Amino acid sequence: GRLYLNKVFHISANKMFELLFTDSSFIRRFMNIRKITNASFTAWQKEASGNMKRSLNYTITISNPLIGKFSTATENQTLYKESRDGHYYLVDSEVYTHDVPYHDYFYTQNRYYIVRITKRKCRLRVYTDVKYKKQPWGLVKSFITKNSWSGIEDYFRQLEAELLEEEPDMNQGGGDS
Ligand code: YK8
Repeated sequence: GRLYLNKVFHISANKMFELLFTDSSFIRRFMNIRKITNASFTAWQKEASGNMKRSLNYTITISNPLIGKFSTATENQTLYKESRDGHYYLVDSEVYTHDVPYHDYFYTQNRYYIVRITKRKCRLRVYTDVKYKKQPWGLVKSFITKNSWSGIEDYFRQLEAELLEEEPDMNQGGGDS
């Protein structure tokens, strides 16, 4: 896997979870910026295992002319039962892009860790892996991997920038706790 984001934010752990993993105005706005449309979310639901699950459906806009302009996508998220509200959250998210070339060969797995540091600070880490459902030949595999990394890198770079915008203004007082 690759580490795409590893940063401390002046945002509490539970606020970070809310921003990223509920139907928040932040994520709605971020999807708008990324030209992700037709989004629908299910509510978090507890499974027999004790983990929580939810799924998202949306249409992504792709800038690569070789691939096409749009693809529908499904994202299945698992909030692990080891998570501790306000302290530690672990979410795995599998993203399936249904309308890109070779879509039946791969999906993307994003692992999000949110860890409380202080009352008003948390660390967010995101690991990403491209997973293969069946083995394509080498050339196709490197094509998929290369196109995936660049798209994912761009997405998380912008997510980091938008999350920084959500931090309170440190020059307005309020200290640095
Ligand atoms: C989620 C990974 C690959 C995919 C794309 C596929 C190209 C296929 C190459 C062919 C378009 C929001 C990406 C980037 C689409 C966007 C996905 C997002 C950013 C020619 C072989 C969508 C996180 C996420 C994960 C995986 C990303 C796709 O929250 O290159």
